[in-house]
Amino acid sequence: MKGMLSPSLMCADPLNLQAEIEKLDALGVDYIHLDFMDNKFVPNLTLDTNLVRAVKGVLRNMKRDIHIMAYEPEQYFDRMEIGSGDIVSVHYEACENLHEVIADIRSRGASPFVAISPDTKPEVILDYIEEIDGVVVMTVYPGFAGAPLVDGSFDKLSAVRKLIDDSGSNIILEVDGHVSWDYCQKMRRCGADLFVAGSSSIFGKGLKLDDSVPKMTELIK
Ligand code: S6P
Ligand code: MG
Repeated sequence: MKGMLSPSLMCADPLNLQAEIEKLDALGVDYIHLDFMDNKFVPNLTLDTNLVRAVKGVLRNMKRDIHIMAYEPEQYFDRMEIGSGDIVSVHYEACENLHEVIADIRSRGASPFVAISPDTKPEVILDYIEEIDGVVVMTVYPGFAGAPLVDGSFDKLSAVRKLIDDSGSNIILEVDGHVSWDYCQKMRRCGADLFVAGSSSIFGKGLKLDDSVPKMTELIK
């Protein structure tokens, strides 16, 4: 699978979101990563459901990659208008009945992904692997941009890659957290397919998306 980019909107200029989204779309980016938080599962709030829904209206070719860091994520699906083309990631640690939540996402025509936080063992994905289209390995503790890479993240990515391959599945392996200029190629070698790019790469201080996006795309291809 080719390496794909998913720039994180919470790292974009908050006063120019539409222009930033349109720029990313025009640059041929595959996905726009939309972080939703409830201030309970993680100690922060970022994009709200109105914004996640509104983004849908300005996309031309990009698809939404919605990352829900919240308990009972299903309560937000209607307000986000999740549907065909969307990736919807829910956390293993946040769902009482993850099978039902996955089925709900699927029934709306979207692609269910399961996200695992740094302290969660890779093997937990095996119970869901037949029902999902991807796994998100969090390589920082979820909640904030600009967080440091958690020790052991490369080994964890390799372990998840192996579990996916050994199961004969071809689902997407997404990496989220400190996907930096320095680490992205190693993450690619560890088997990541989809890269969330934030403050440690394309949205770094002083960079222009016109320069940073093609550079990143080349590094992860
Ligand atoms: C973090 C969130 C992520 C961040 C991303 C930011 O809780 O899920 O998607 O937006 O990690 O990138 P960086 O390069 O600042 O870590
Ligand atoms: Mg995220």
